[in-house]
Amino acid sequence: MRRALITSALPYANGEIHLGHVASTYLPADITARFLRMSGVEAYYVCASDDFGTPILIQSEKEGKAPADYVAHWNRRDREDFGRLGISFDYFSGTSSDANVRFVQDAFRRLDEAGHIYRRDVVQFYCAHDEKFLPDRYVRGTCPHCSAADQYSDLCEACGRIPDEISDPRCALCGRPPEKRTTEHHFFRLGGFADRLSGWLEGNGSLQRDVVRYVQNWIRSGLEDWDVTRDIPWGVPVPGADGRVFYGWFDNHLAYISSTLKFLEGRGIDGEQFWNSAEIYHFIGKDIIYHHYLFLPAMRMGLGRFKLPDRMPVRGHLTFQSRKLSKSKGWYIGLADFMGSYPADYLRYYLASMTPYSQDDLNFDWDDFAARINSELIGNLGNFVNRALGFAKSRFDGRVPDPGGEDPGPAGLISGLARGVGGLLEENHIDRALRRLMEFSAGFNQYFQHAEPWKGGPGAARCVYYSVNAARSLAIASSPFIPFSAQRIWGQLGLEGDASAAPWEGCSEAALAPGHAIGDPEPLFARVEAADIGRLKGGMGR
Ligand code: B3M
Ligand code: ZN
Repeated sequence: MRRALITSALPYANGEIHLGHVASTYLPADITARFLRMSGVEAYYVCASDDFGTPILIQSEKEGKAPADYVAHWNRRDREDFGRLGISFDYFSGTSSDANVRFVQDAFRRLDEAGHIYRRDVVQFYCAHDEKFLPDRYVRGTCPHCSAADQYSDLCEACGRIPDEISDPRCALCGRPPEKRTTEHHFFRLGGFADRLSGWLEGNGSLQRDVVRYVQNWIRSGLEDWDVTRDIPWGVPVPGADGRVFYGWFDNHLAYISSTLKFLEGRGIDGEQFWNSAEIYHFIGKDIIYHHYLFLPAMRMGLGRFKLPDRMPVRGHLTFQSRKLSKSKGWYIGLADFMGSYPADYLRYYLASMTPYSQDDLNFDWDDFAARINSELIGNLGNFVNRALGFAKSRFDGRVPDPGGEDPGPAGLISGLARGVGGLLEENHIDRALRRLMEFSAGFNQYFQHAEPWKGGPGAARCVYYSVNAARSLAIASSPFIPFSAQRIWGQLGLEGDASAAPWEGCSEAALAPGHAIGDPEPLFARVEAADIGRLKGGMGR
């Protein structure tokens, strides 16, 4: 039996999920997971909140909350938001869970014993007033590249560059200039994995070639060993190093594994065996390639235990109205806010329709959103389903009529659907798969138009027979993309249970036999109105 384990990049437990996250990772991974489950693959979709790191610690301190409470809040919020969007995680944990903490510490011991870790003194900023080491975000100063004042020492938000050494450094807590002190850190010998990483990148033909090419360039230009510890009180404690914790990027990707093991243990499945016999998918955005294509595989190689990824689809950023998202400028849309205005499936449809299998950036445009929902989702798919079912209801007493013979045209459309859409989904072409599905619907709209069943001629029964069956095919094949609407079509067809529980191949069968009683047809969607779009556009930015 085919098995698959799917993850998407872990959201920091530090603010709400926004549409950018959804487009690059959660939606493509969810569509894939849903499709694989329907295809009979034993597929699980696992995720967790990313709970550690200095930005989270600083923010929790600002809000006067214990970091554990702070991340628990966002973990809960994320689950709610994802649930409303129909993101079908089998398990959603957190990197601060006991299971992950134990797993990370164990992984560290094994890496250490195998000689992949060493200790070295590093010079760090230290605030004598706060009696703290000040890693990363704890130091602010002037960016040496663009001279912008009051920037983080590890990232200038004005120019986007990472300062080598910030000018005029200040403690982010008290504003005093810090001093420099020596402290011992642990390093992971990333450099020692260069050849193996390079071989793996070449050997895995399922990775995006352009991504592989520039990761190979990084390797060629030399990999630095990696400082994996921090002197802060929030993180996975480093065994045997008093008061020191792991850097968040050391532990977060290990949560892919620890969460999977924890979830499978609850189901009585041997997790390690499952992992090693499954196809491993990690969905990520393009800003975290370095971590996923170098740290992650190198650590797994060092552990020698958990299979390397088979696929790591990398996708681009989302812009809004062609401008870069910015939380501070109010130029972004929170997931919860969006779903206050429109159904989850509108968002899923729109984003899926433009999500390629590449790192190209996507642009969310309100007018384009309205046009696509109105003309494609409603004008094409919704309209077809409604016509087919409406006819069966009004002219054939709510039953599937007897076709009285085969028609190779519509029969061929139906029999080609599973492979047509499925083949593209297997290859991660989300946008093309959805387009293929919409072509099927458009094909049936045309067929219906030509057959003119309203004239009540001899072909009317055959047309309605095939059309109602095509509506069933649409319910099944659209289920990974727009699960809520698919389920409503399913109900209107008078079918029991869940559309998503139907086998994928079933979308290529005309399984509704003559005499089957359909349910009550109702319009599936409400139009997106120009006035509402105008208001939403006006509400962006501050
Ligand atoms: N928490 C989010 C990001 O950098 C980060 C991903 C971790 S995946 C192991 O986009
Ligand atoms: Zn200070």
